[in-house]
Amino acid sequence: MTSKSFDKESIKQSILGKLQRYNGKTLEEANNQQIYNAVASTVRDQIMQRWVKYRESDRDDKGKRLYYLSIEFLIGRSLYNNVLNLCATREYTQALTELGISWEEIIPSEPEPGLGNGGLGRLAACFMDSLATLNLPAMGSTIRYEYGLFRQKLTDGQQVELPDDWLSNGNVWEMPAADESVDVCFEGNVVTRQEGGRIVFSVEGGRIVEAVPYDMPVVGHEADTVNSLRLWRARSRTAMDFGTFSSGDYRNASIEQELASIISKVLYPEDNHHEGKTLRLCQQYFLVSATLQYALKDFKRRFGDQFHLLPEKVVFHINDTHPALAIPELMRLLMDQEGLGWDEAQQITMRCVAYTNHTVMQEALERWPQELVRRQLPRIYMILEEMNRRLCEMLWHKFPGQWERIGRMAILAYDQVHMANLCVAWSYCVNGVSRLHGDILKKDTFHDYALIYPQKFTYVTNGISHRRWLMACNPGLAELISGAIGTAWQHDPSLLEGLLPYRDDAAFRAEFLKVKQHNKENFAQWIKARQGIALDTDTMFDVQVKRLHEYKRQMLNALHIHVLYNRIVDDLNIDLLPRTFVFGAKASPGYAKAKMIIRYILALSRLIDRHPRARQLLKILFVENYNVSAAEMLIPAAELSEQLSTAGKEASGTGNMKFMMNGALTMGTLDGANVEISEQVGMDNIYIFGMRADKVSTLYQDGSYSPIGIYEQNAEIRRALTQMIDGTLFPDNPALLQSLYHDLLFGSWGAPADPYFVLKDFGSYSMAQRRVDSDYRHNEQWLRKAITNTAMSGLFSSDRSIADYNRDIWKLRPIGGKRA
Ligand code: 26Q
Repeated sequence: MTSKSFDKESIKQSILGKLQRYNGKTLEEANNQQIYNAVASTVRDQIMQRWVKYRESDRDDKGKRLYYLSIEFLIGRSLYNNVLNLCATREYTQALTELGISWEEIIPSEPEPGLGNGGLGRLAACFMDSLATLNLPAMGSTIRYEYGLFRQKLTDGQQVELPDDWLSNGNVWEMPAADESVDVCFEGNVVTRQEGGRIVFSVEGGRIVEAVPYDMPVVGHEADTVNSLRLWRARSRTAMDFGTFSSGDYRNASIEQELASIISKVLYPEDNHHEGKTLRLCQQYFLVSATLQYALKDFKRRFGDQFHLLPEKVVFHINDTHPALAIPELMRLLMDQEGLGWDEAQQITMRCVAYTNHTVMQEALERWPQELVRRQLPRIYMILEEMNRRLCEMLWHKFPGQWERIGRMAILAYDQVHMANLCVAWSYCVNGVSRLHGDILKKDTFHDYALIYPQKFTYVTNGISHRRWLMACNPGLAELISGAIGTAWQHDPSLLEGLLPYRDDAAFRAEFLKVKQHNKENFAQWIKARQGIALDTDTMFDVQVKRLHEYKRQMLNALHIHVLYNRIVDDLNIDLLPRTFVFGAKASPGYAKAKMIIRYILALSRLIDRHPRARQLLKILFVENYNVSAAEMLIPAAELSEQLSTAGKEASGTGNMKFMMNGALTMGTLDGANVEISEQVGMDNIYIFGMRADKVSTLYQDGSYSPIGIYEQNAEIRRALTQMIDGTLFPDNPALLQSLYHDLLFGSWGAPADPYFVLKDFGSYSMAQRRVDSDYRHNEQWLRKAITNTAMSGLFSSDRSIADYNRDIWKLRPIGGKRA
């Protein structure tokens, strides 16, 4: 552990000095943005020292390195987390206090890098935190999108998207490394020539885009390791090709520049949905080619051209199929650049790449038109063809005559490139992200492959950084825990179990409640300032925050609230627990149905607010622009966590873990990691409802489900659904939600009615909510359950996930021989 090079006084001096030098201001004259910059660059200076030192010691290290490739890294704000991981919160807090500054004043000045859509991107960020903390040598690699995920405004009862210009004030945490830039080639023609008896391939006339790395340090908690998150930015290599320009070919002279300028322009806002956009394919190849070129250069610096050592020294982890072109790209580099033959390149490549699957939903599985790949990446396409030829030849021996099966397993089939098949066939390991998901991959999604490579498949249950999602975002709870069981849980979160006996301690329960109450008030204040909405903090906070998707069933929650509303309207004496229902969700801009669900929720919210009795008992808050920072405010304040996905559809979920860790109880289906959460806490401390995954899958396959029967039998559902379209919600435009209504009852475009079984699971959900209602009134019982959830959440630390990955998949040696 590096000795601390900071004390309160030098921190203060540094902050004041920076304000003077950068802004020519005194503290009194400076605004929050300027103070933020001064504080952040003080922290950065300290990280830089360690970073330089770490990289120096790492440069000639002969150990294995991990490259974690992900098209998304949803890192959230860095300032407070970096201070926490430097173990300097006490010194910084004191210094700031003495300067008359609070964290709350400056933290919001840091723009949030929205370089991801949701779970997959956030998981990658938590993993970076744990890798550094466990002293494992790793580089995260992604694209430096100029615009992250859109900013969401709620206007006139619907979502409006605004650009997320997160770099407009610069990024304190990044360091450009222009000297490590590489060229990435698109299009062009493959040419062959003979060289010393072998055929050599190259591409001529392609478009070259320069990839410039920007590195962000990733500091481990109380660790010497400072890994890098590398963000690649696309730049045109030459401002203008003057040769082409002077020959009069103005259009072609600027084409290269055009492609370069848009590749790293914007993050695609699609989550669990695949659309075959050319630019997206270019982004994927850009990321992969830049990263692999760098990785091979680094390998050669360490080991020269002993490429047979590559699988011992390097592992490429591909986060879903988005970076799958890493596989043919590695083949290309080994053959075309390093001169290896196919067989040798294949043997090496197959031992260097591991793949995590994050979804079983058909519409999210990536398939690219062959023509598109051939045009954009001709040499890569050629390699894919040969890979496919060899694969199918092998499959033909295993499954003679079984054309259909071979078609399902092929990389190229029906004019498409099947990225998941590419990954499964060529990775040495394929993992799911929860136990249930891992089982579904083997039994279902990749069943054919599991028959021939059973040992390739495994699962690693996701996790979250307990540093960001407990210590940083819920300091009150962290302090209460440490007061009870000491601080060792911060290094080993499984020790949170030591809280279990404190369930019986009335004083501890009272303190636990006090922390929750404080967090609720804190959140209420924050939302009042942002959205002008007042919340009653004496009501239960019931929260569903995640991307908007039909399978996540925000609709089920909304429909239930709608039914409660009608019960209140009908029954003057109703005895109902007052609740604040919080939603937060971005809908992909092109996902019409998801946007309509937002309109439904917002309309319900207005309906309730207008009713004098309903508004005493119910309140719907839709948090605008839900992102990592909003989650950090909201999750510590939550009491009920809604995890309602149709069983079998949510690969894992990670929000569920964050809520649990912060003492919220889960209302959930037996899906993804909810299954493991329920095992951890026991059935008395969770609300499980709805069909199981196997039942869902049979019901879907035999096509026997019809929601009409439920509609006819259940008057409450019938009434709520009718009100969706009779003018109750939209007096000026009653038909607005017509398609939502219609799809639930009758289906559309050949899709079955209610494909995610909202009506089917409604009864069971409603019953479970009644149990919540009654349990919450028994205050002390509820607190016992809440404490149990925090106590049993240690398993879901990403430190455990990373230790699992390392033990089963990567086999990296911790630097300095510590931890992991
Ligand atoms: C693919 C092709 C083209 C355009 C977009 C995409 C795309 C982008 C993002 C496909 C999927 C995603 C994101 C998926 C995701 O976040 N999945 C979630 O991953 C979490 C971490 O493992 C799980 O906990 C969630 O269950 C899973 O839904």
